Amino acid sequence: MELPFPTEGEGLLLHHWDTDGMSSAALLLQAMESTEVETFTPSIGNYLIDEKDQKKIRKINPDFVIVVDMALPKDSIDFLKDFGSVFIFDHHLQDKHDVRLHHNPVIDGATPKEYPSATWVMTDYLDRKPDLLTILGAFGDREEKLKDNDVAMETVDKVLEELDSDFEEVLKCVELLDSNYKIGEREKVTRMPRFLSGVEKPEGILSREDLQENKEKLKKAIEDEVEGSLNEVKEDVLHKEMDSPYNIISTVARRLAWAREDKIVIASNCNYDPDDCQIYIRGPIENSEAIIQEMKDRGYSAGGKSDVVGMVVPQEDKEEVLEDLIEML
Ligand SMILES: [Mn+2]
Repeated sequence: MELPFPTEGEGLLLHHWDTDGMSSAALLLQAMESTEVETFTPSIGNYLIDEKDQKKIRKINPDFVIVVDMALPKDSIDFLKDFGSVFIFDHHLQDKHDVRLHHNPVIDGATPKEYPSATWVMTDYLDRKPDLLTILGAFGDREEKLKDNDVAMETVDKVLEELDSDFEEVLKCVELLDSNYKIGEREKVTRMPRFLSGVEKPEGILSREDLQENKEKLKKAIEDEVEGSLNEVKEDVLHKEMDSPYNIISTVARRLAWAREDKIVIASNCNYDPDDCQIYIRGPIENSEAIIQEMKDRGYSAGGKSDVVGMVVPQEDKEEVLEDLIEML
């Protein structure tokens, strides 16, 4: 098919750091064989382009930019537009951006059920037969919940049969691929789309020893955190002070909260990033929207859903934020 991208010059392919983002980028790389493309992921955990990343992108100085599987805010998009045409492919609910192409069936009225991942959007857009990369993205974003999506599962089952694979095996691939960002290996994340664009079968991913090593390290780190001490800071509210160099706070908070259904768990970790602390809340939160808004009003990166809130705050603000959060819960 005819691609809308310039055929001259170098493109920047900015993708999310998770399995869906890396696999979507891989699908694009396969389709853009003859174009020069540099893959890039923002600083892990940052759903925007901060000053450090702006510097890096200025250095690359691309002629056009493709964004996949990331709902960037307007000022980040405006920054990218200064280099040339911007193309966005995504499946997250977001505002429509004024760019050369913003292809997102979900904001155009399709349901998340029809497009469970950015790889689904890409496969459809490129008019390709669904393959391992297509289903990898959906497995990454939905995990076990993908089984509840009967529409997507029809395609998934067909691809699994062709691959002579099964649900568990593809989930294992996702675990290995996502180990890169959890360990914090950003360089490896940006190299992964190139690697994935040459992978046809799960074995290609499962056989990577470096990823298996990541997985073991993470497993041990998560267990250590989950088994360590937990403080009751208020009735039904528990605080977990973590000390991990890895991006495992969401997994740790989820494990702790799921084991104590009626409690709210706040986890904090100031060891993953040199300047910032990650804070994560899991459990029956009644006012998650108000909390997210308050933290955004304070200028922090914050997001979440009804039962989960995540944010990143400067280390010097951590104690105050924790105190305020405990009061708000
Ligand atoms: Mn996605």
